[in-house]
Amino acid sequence: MRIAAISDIHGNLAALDAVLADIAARGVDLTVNLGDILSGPLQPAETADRLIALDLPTIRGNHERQLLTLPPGKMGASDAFAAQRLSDGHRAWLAALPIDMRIAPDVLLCHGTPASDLDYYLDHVEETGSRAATPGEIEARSGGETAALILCGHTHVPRAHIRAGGGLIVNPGSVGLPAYEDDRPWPHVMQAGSPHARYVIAERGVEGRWTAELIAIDYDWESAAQLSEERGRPDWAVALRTGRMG
Ligand SMILES: [Mn+2]
Repeated sequence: MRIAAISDIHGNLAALDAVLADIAARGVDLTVNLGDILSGPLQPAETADRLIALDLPTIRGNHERQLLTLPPGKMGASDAFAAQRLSDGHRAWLAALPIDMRIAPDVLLCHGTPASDLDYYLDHVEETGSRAATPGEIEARSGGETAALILCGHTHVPRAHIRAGGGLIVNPGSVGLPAYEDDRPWPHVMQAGSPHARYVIAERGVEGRWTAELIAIDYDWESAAQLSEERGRPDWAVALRTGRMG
């Protein structure tokens, strides 16, 4: 079984289309979407239209929850931009998305961790910034979940981790936004380090062990950066052009 996992598209339709074309060329049995789908200054409505038509197994991220539940005055700029452009049909699609999903008995999809759409799974934030999480931190966040393959997103940094029992946890990184900064629980930067669109292909090999190919592909990030500048988001433009926050 070959599964492509895409996550954190954030309304970047050009990056999404490049990733979907790459997946089609490589061939998989199933493509799944791990959430944070539309928020940002690019093309939220067009991205929703594309994905609704594809009908992929999809879970919601924290940004879908925020889009649907926060009053406009409490939203960040990325959620507010998307919220203004979504139709009732788009909102109904988001509202029906589950928090997590088991696509096979031993394959779990979650946005952050099995218990949270906001906590980081394979990364850790402390007062001095972000770093890779330790195996102990990862186990504490797993909450007893024993799926052989756990696909998570949210941090925009691609990582794969093998648990002591042999299970694989993979974060594909972000399709549409390779870097951002946040202040929860401490100010920190998350950055993939290059502007490529990212996703993962996980494959169950001999003896049932899952492997992961973390993939980074070219797309027209300059046009996406210019669009974000036109819409008053120079922070996005830097992230899209470089995969860094400056
Ligand atoms: Mn995200």
